[in-house]
Amino acid sequence: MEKLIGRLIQKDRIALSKLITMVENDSPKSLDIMKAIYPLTGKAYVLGVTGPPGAGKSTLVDKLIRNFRSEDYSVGVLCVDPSSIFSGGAFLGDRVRMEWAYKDDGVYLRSLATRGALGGLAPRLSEIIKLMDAYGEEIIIVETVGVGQMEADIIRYADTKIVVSVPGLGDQMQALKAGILEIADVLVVNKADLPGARDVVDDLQMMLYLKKESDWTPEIVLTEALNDRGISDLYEAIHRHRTFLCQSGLKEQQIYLQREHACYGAIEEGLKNHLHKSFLEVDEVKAILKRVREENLNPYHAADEILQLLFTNTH
Ligand SMILES: Nc1nc2c(ncn2[C@@H]2O[C@H](COP(=O)(O)OP(=O)(O)OP(=O)(O)O)[C@@H](O)[C@H]2O)c(=O)[nH]1
Ligand SMILES: [Mg+2]
Repeated sequence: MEKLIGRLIQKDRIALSKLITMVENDSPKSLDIMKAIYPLTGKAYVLGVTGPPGAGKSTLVDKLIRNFRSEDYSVGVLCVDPSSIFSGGAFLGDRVRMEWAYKDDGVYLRSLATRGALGGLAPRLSEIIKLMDAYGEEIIIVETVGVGQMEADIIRYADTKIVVSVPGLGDQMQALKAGILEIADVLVVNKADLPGARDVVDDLQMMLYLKKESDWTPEIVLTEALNDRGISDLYEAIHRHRTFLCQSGLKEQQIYLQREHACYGAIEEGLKNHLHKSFLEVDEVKAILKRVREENLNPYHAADEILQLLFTNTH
């Protein structure tokens, strides 16, 4: 592990990929990896891009990467694909589309599957972002499909959150709007070449009108990702939001929260590990569990008893 981290610092991509896989798979070394790389983090700017399937997110991301690269930023892209455990198809499509990016040393692309057999858990995104940050990516873009709670959770880690909508969403638009209110900093209406794009803008504008007053009003940007139109407007909107975050002090607050969050997460992990160990080691716990299994001792009462035992043991 030390060797891999040494190589990560030397900007070795294979080391980055290996460390991401270890953290993604909840390797027992994850916490040690995080301890070691933490001092190298805190420099990257994170963009989150979410929206319904097929909205053109990857096409937009592709164009954004080109803009960032033209200014010489190094860019890391994480594609969170809840369906990739089943098909992986979307990412393969992106691979073909973004072939140029695979050949560019300044771009690192990676897809992440959601954890859990049925894809129920968000990936270890904050840790993986930190790894890319430690590696030296200046811009990290996270693409995730959908507009549900999990997607909101996923792009919670982003500094600037971009929600993409398109004309013709019908009922999905309502769900999208509910999600948007919570998270969007920039609203993109993509596929502006299709009929109905203006209606979507009006709809979003109305929604923002009803939104409660806040320091930042999400900007609405019309794009045609496919035809490379509106991308510079989007690029500028992102920069304006970034400037706002820094100048308003919100960026600093986000950093404070993320630090605390990382600590909570590590405590939770530590407690879980500790519990598992205790389960195997403490005879009284084993005895209670045996009664739960074989004598149908009320498992909820038993849990109380076990917790009491474990915590009195640790003090
Ligand atoms: N007409 C039109 N089509 C577009 C535009 N942008 C993207 N598309 C097309 O929309 C389709 C989906 O684009 P993607 O970029 O893969 O969309 P996505 O949101 O990343 O899709 P998933 O990751 O599968 O959810 C592709 O066929 C694109 O060529 C646009 O501005 N106008
Ligand atoms: Mg995509």
